Amino acid sequence: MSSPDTFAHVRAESLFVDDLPEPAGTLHAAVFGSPVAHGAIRAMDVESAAMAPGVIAIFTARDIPGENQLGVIIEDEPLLAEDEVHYVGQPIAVVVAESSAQAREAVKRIAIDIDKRPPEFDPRRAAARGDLIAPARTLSLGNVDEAWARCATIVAGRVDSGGQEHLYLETQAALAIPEARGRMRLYTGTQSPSVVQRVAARILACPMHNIEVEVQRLGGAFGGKEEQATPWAAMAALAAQNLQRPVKLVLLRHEDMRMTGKRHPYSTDYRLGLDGNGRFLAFEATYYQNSGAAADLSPAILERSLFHATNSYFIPNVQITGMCCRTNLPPFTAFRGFGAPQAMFVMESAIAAAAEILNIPALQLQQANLLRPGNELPFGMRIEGDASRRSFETALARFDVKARREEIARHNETSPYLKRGLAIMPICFGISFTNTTLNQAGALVHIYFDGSVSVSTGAVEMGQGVLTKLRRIVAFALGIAETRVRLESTNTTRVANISPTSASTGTDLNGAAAVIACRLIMERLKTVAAALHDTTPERIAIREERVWIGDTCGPLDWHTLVQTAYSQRVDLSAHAFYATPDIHYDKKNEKGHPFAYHVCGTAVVEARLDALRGTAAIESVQIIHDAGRSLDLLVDRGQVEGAVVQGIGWLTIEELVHSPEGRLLSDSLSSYKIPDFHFAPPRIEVDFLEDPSAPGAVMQSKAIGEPPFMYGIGAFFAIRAAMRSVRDIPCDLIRAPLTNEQILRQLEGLPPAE
Ligand code: LUZ
Ligand code: MOS
Repeated sequence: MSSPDTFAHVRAESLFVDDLPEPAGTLHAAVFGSPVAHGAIRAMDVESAAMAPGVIAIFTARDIPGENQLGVIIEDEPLLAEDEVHYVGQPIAVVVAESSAQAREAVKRIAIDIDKRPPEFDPRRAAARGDLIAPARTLSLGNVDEAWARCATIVAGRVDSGGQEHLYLETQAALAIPEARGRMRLYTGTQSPSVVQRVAARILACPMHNIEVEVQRLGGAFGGKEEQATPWAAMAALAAQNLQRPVKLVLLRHEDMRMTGKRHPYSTDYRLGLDGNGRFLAFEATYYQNSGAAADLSPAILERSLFHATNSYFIPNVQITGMCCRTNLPPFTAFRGFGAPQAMFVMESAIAAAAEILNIPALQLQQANLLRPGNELPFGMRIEGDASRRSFETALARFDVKARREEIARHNETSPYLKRGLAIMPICFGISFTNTTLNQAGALVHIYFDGSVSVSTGAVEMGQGVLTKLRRIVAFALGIAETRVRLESTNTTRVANISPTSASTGTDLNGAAAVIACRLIMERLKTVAAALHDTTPERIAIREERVWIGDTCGPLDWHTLVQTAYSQRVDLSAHAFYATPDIHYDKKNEKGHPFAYHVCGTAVVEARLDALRGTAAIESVQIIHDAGRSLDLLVDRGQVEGAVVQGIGWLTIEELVHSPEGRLLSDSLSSYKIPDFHFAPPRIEVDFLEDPSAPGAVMQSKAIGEPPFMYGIGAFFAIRAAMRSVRDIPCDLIRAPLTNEQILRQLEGLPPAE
């Protein structure tokens, strides 16, 4: 069953923020951003802008009644710059006019005088100067110093990965509507309604109950609206509050690309030691995360990198250090995978380097070191289940890896320019917010007296199908048809203190809360039914919209039962709360059990390379993925396919290009390549692991959003394998994205260019 949104989407009937009917008198805002990457503001002249046609008002930091502060993890980011600017595009002023075109015209008339300071764009140089956003963190297991002496082989090198633009279809947008008695209603496209509510209240100096955040659906997010939908909503609220008129702020695509943060680029030094049998003995890494100009979510993202440093492998001796390095770029932010892809790319690069040096297939090293039940990870958590190994073995067998490797080797020997390459990519991704506090959710369920059901949770629908899954969960919990269940918009007045819909936890957390709410109502309904049938509530069940007494289907249907309960003055509404049990983390000792479970799987990726032109394409991706007991196979398949394509895009074609002054040059779809429908591999095969490993989440399902992104890493190594059939490629510096230009350079014997 597809979601109600599916039909509305294909008929272009779904409304996004910019499509909402505008209340009479709505004004439009545009943002003036810093023209330079670093400097002190000497003076700003807004007079000419204020005189421009249609302009109503211009707001700067001075107009903020509350705290000029966006930061949630660290309070280091003003909504509007005051004395200093730290990246090109940093918001300084908000212009409000009768139309958005007039507002944008006026923005061009703002003149600013900035005393420029030297900008820093390189995370390693920032770290060398000690410019870190938070103290460095180190995780360790065993004793690396002692282990190195026992290693038969040690490989070391540097691995760089680039940023990634989210390119959600709907750009950042907000509509703020002032209402009576100080209330402000905010329509916005955010993954984090309560963060918007909290920050807007802080900016406006009002209690949170004055701010109502309403989210119907997002046109994609991918992490880009976990933290960075907030400023635009806060700016619209600031203007609306001041003018007491509705204000809408919708970014144009190039504004969105220039002003908002992206996936963090990382630069990493590593060392991997192996014994004579190819067993990993020791791993050391130092991650330099390019965090941009403010903290945003960077410390949490770095933490997830550290938790995924060893991917699907057991390494008994590990020492890894990560640093959030401050640079003069827009604050980098959450993006599907949240730091794990960057770290897992390093691990796979280290394995590739070791395999290349030992002249053995990488899959041999991967296979020899896969996680087994009971293995300890560097942060103290032990692995349950054997999905890593089972998915790996199943993939090798089902996708005929041995025979294909031989066939590819034969092909490459006889084909001078058209080469093929194969890579295996296992993944193991921890599910739960690494910040334990965030692993909570509320749900509000109403049953109306006609038997129809209304469900509100904190989950935000962004195309991932969370409402489809929640509807199924609720229908199952109540024993009724899905058509009776309506999932409401996400609204901070119905569910409070909402955690972001992110970390792949939307269904796990909100689904669990919804189940508890349904159970509360079910207990009451069973008591009513039991009295009617002269039995005990324990013997009553509701299935297929009928009341069952033991194994007998009774005369009562759902509708009658609900009406009877209502007439007996029984509460047909429930609010419930869920907090993931048994998770904890001790940051001082860097040990704990931060994840409810891991999601594992294995991909087999095949690439084709035209060595003359330097062009590569991914022919096929074949996957064995542990989705638990899927709540919706179609939704899960869609998530896997989309994630894989997005992951391949990150490592092969998506390239952020900045001018030497720190201005984003790749700010449109003509200069930034994204993986579109035509780019997608012609063959993506997704098989779900039979007999999924426990534990799972709601109804033994598993989180699906992020883990499959990292299958895309296999594309890099499949192309690299094809390149290596042309010539040796040095492994001391491995750099993504592997664009056509980089392929050609390396086939010419040059190192990858910065
Ligand atoms: N957001 C967050 C996330 O705040 N904490 C996390 O651990 C996380 N993981 C993945 C994606 N978003
Ligand atoms: Mo996210 S990267 O908002 O799950």
